[in-house]
Amino acid sequence: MSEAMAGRRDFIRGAFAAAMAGVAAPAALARANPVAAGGGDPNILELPEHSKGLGQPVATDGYGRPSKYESNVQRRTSPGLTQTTQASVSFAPLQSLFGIVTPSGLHFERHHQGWWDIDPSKHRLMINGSDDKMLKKPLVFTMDEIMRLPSVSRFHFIECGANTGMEWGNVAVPTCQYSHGMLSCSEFTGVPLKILLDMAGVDYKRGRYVLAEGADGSSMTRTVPMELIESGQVLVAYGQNGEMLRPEQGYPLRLVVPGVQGVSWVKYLRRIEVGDQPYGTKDEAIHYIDLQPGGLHRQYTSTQECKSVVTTPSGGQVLLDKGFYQISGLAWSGRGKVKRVDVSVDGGRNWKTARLQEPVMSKCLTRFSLDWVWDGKPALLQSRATDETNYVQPSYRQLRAVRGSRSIYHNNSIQTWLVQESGEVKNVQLS
Ligand SMILES: Nc1nc2c(c(=O)[nH]1)N[C@H]1C(S)=C(S)[C@@H](COP(=O)(O)O)O[C@H]1N2
Ligand SMILES: [Mo]
Repeated sequence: MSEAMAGRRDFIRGAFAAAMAGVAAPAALARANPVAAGGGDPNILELPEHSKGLGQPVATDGYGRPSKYESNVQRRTSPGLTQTTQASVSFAPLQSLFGIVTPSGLHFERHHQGWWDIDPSKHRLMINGSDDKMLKKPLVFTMDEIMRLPSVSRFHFIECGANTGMEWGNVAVPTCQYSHGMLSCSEFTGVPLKILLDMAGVDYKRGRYVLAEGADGSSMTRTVPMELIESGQVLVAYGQNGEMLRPEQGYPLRLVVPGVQGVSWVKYLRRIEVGDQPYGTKDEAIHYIDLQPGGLHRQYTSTQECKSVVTTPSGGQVLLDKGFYQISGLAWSGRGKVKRVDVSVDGGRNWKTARLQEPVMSKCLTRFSLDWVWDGKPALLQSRATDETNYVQPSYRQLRAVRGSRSIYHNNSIQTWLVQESGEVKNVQLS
């Protein structure tokens, strides 16, 4: 063996040892050791095949895919949750994601009647009034016409109003994918709806609401108040994370209603009607409303209140050893920016303020983190977010006092993960 080679091997062995001697690697994720040498003499590290041979050619299928070692990172459905696979939901794997953007292929899905891949050359968006004085000129846009108009790109979260709904009944689903995964965040590109309404000559004194309608079989319809549209925030979007929307997300056109529950983000958007009062359609009269303790319903609660969740360590993960971990999670508010996140490792007795990772954007996910040394004893991890309006995320006790215990929607309570002595992390509910 030449001197140079021996030196190189020592270097690799040294680097390997240094890497392993550092703080417990992201052991919470219980990943396979990616650098392990093959069998034989443990003191001799063979150069792996990928350091010696020729790699794969470029662009095998023209559209890149994740590593095969990441094949367990998937959207997942909850067996038994819905009776059909069309009127159903798949959850985003929040525990496996970094930063704030949800990769488009992992965006949660909620369809009331299945998804479609609609031909954009045939798709139309109509703008009309509820009577013939509501706007000057009804319009029908092709996709080409919409995509010529001035566009904006903005990062926003979308959360289904039913996210965390199962936890009302203390079901305690195993992972944060199932407890909080009806949540995703993308950079959306589109035209402010206000521009289209201006082109149609809307009478904004009378036209105080719009009805948005989808082109799928569910005829999804939702009322959106005009103030939101006048603020320029509501987009008629065709872009998601730099490319066209995915079919599951409403290709070729969807409404983006920042801060408002997912159901209002009408997919396959085909029509906007301007009217002078809320429409009270089936999707808003009986769905996505809140049961109150006395049996009454609270309607039109569409803004997603401030909420957060620790995604690592979280339910289903395993801490392999005592020592250093970074507690990390997501916080968001439908009312604006997240101002602060506090984290507790003792079930809410003591709190420490977490770091917020830049950028912190309005009506967008914010990544937070806190350094933690696990002493090997049981720990109760919680996060509590505060938004720029000073609204503080409630405990289950506080939320149930106003909403009872049989609600379905809009559960923004503080989540608790129990780290057991074995290192296994479990979903528990503290009142
Ligand atoms: N046309 C149409 N739009 C729709 C729906 C639908 O079934 N059809 N589902 C709504 C609901 S309830 C939610 S939570 C979001 C989900 O969006 P996503 O599938 O892109 O995550 O879309 C909303 N828009
Ligand atoms: Mo939803």
